[in-house]
Amino acid sequence: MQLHLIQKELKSSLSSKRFRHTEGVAASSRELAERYGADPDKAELAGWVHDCAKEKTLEEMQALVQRAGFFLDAPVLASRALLHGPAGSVYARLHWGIKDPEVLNAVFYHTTGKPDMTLLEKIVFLADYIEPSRDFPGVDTLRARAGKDLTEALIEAYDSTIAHLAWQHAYIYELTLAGRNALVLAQKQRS
Ligand code: DGI
Ligand code: FE
Ligand code: FE
Repeated sequence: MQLHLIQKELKSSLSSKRFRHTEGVAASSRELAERYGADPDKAELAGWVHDCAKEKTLEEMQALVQRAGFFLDAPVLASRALLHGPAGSVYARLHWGIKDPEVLNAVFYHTTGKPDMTLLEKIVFLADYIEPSRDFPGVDTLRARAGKDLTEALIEAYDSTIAHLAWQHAYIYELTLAGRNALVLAQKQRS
């Protein structure tokens, strides 16, 4: 499937706000890939499709991951916020024929993160936070950091989500905490 057809479908199916965010993630992913030496085309493609399932119902997301035979943790299966990455990776493969596992995994893990992410996974995870239409307290410092130190920026991104969820007394997925802690340990070993 050609990129312009994917873009056309996303433009007609997503809300205008979500489409603007998607364009931003595609551009920021490409930029980060150029900066850190990942494949810019793969990064941009993953950015374009990363939220393709975001506006689907929980039932639609569950049907997608079931079709793929994924075994997912119960809290992930029960949450649109946590399930749209895995569901999006299935949609991208079945509907658009995207087969590249690197791209599909970057979509799969873009919300939760995890320990030992590939460079491409890290880039899409971070681009999701820093794309131009994102506006939350601290986003400008995070953007500046993203251009300087990938690991530090990733830790800051994890911590902003984790702190936000903790303040709401919300459930925090173990893989997110583990992904954050692994980077903190790696960072300590570096200094
Ligand atoms: O899809 P986006 O809005 O662009 O961004 P995203 O894929 O990072 O989803 C963010 C939402 O997921 C945000 O509202 C926080 C929520 N979320 C809920 N539980 C968790 C979580 N995010 C992480 N990383 N870990 C969780 O346990
Ligand atoms: Fe998302
Ligand atoms: Fe997103």
